[in-house]
Amino acid sequence: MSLLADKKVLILGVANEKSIAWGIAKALKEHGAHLAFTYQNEQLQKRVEPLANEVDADFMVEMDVTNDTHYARLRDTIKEKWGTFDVIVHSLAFADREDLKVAFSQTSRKGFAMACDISAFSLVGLSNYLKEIMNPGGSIMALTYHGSQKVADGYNVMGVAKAALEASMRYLAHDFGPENIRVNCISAGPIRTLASSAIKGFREINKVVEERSPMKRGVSTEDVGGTAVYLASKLSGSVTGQILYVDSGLSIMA
Ligand code: 0WD
Repeated sequence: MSLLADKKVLILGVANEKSIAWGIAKALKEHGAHLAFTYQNEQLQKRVEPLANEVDADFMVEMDVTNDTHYARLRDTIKEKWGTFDVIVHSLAFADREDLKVAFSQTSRKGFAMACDISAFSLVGLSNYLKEIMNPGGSIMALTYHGSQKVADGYNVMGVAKAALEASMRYLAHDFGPENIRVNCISAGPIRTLASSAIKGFREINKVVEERSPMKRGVSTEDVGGTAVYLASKLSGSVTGQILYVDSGLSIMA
């Protein structure tokens, strides 16, 4: 039997075929998972729909994580379609491009709040609303970046938002552990996507991975997908509250 044959997985954060969430979706599907996708708005729906069809998704739901009413609606839709489910893949983040262009010290109050709201609080809100319909043995995973732990030039407010995301992940792991629901982060190395194109000097960051990482190569969405399969499955049954690095080892270098 396939590793994820009986697993129902909700995936948030597919924007196009370059999205990390799409690499994860394909890997999970390959191992037999049933998938559902969220899209941020109608404009993105058009781009996500053909991808969802490609992997025979069970359904799609609009979900803008800044909209309070969308959380309950998402829960009700999942309840109606699936009853209960097993895995949440949180692969979304946002920071105002203006705040990524200036020095970190010049981050606006509004931009700071928005980056943390969309990129970190969303994990808390989703977990809170959806946990009651998650099966024991369930797994929640969120995508993060090492700019949360070390200063990455140009990552700025996003680094602070990722630090909040990672700390939230640990507190959620503590809350949900007794019910056998695990919460972890995957810290991916740089991958060219819509979101990363907003980071100043991204091309250079990518070069650094190829030159300085132990494996001397960048990472792909397939690499991240493999780790997502592990976290979604019972193979990672006692792993919670952790950050798993998929970065060709770059984060171990001084
Ligand atoms: O190098 C990279 N690309 C890395 C990305 C390295 C390490 C981590 N990550 C993280 C990102 O920070 C993010 O958490 O991986 C996650 C996915 O990022 P991605 O695959 O690079 O980005 P992308 O394909 O752009 O998808 C992110 C999507 C948004 O797309 P755009 O680019 O249109 O903003 O997040 C979604 C949206 O679809 N999103 C939202 N979804 C619901 N509500 C919202 C929102 N308010 N805002 C953004």
